[in-house]
Amino acid sequence: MATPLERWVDEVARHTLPKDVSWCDGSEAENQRLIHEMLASGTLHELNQTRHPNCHLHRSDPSDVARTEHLTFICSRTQDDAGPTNNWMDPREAKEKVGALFRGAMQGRTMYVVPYLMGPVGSPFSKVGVELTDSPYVVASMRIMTRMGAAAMKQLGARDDFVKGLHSLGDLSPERRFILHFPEEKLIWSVGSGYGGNALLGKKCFALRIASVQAREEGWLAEHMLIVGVESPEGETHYIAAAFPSACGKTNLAMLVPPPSQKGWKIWTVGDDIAWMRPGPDGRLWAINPEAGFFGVAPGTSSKTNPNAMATLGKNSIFTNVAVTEDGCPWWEGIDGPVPERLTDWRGRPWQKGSSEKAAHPNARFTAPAAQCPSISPRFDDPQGVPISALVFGGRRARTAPLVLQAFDWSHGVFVGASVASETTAAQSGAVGVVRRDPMAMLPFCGYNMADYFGHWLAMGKALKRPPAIFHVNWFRQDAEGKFIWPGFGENMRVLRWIVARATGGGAAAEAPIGLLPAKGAIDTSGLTVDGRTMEELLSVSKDDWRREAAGIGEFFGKFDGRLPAEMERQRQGLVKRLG
Ligand code: OXD
Ligand code: MN
Repeated sequence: MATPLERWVDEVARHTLPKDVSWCDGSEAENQRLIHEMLASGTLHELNQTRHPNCHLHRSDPSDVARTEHLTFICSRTQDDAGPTNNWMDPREAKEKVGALFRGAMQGRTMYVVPYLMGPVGSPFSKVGVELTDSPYVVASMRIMTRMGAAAMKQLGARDDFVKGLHSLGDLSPERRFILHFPEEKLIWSVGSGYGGNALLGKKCFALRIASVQAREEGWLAEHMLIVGVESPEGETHYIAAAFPSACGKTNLAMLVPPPSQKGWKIWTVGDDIAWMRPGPDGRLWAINPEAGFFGVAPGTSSKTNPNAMATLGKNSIFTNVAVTEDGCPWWEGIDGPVPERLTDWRGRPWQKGSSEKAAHPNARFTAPAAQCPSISPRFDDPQGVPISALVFGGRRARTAPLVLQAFDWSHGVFVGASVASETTAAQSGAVGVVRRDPMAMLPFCGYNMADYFGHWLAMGKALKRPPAIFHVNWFRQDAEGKFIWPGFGENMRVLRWIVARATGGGAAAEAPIGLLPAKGAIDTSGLTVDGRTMEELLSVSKDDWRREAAGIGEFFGKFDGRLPAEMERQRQGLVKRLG
């Protein structure tokens, strides 16, 4: 008797017509065979194997270089279930329209069956996904990003509780590119893209969009959060999970190296992008990182900004759309050392120093095994996960948001998370300083109506006897001249220390209308050039700015009509009242 998986593979093969079907076991031999085939076909290019052992370069189609949110849909039965922040397509229409694009789409190609586990092997919180794909680059990337192959098959057995993901490169045309999620069926369909979050279906599609729906059904949280352990000089470790919109330094924070002034403090990396968190029998919130690798943005990464990332990506990594030096090493803007005179750019064209074009694509990526990270937590593979003491939200705000604040309680914390916003920077086209709401940094990743998502967060607080404390940080405060006034990077350790102190019953705080702020002197500034006045500015709260903020939040909440939990508007009114 065929298993549910075998039946599905058969059905898809009859529709997509691949030349053959290859079941992946995740072994090293299989990986090397795929790499050799990709080198021969030009899908991969060899890099300097002495300096970067087992590292390879992939150049994507120039029209396929990032996640495409406008082509990403939630295909729930009703549009209301997807909510006003998601694109929605009727599931029947989606099956018809995009099913036609899959018809015969794999002709002449191999269809790979990629079973993968999201979460540590043997964890009761891990979940199985299977991706059917005609891209060997996706297979090799999934092998880095997940526990792929035999371990997943073992966990699955003959059961049918796995998330189905069907992926085809199609013809790579943006006109025929769709990333569809069927939350009721726990099914993903992606066609027309070979890139990152569009094609590595375990990441954003499963571990956030589909998992957020499963989490609501099953009573847990699937979040766009990094997880770190903060170890004190006394050897006590507390875990923090933190959500930030893109371009806020999430990977850097996940791998933070404390500066010499923070002697004895250590940061342990559990995850850099996604956290699955559930209430434990002890009433605390426990988190696993469902991923096994990092899919990090390369430009800007250097030994200065993120030495742990640089060490992680030194071997066994795939680079996508980076430039290459004359001696075959990956290169990007912001990497260590002087800019070389000549490079090959991300499209494979000759590039000369001084060119007006970037050599690496701004969204060039490294795909690297998490286990290679020097700061990887000894509990990275712990089947039980780690207990979370503090949840942190953050955004990029030139003004308004102080360096750090603590929410009064869980419900206020949910309101703080729902109000997360980030400002556009000068690096982006369009107006600078435009505030974009990105609740819990989940705007592009929540698989259902965000009003219900806020309701689920509120309910989770009730399910936790010992809920984590909730905080908001802003590393990006500027002075009147537009200069950043907080040094950021490793110095953020000082803020994490206050957060851990507060979460564990210590640390001094003063009450403000927007939350609890560090009391004067509660954040260690020894050895910093940040003086008392700057610290005051970093923690200042302008009532006018916050009245505008409350109005902006109200406008955002207005999108949800009658579906928003009353508690959210009650929290907003509370803020308005405290502002006077
Ligand atoms: C990512 C993202 O790639 O959030 O992690 O876009
Ligand atoms: Mn992310």
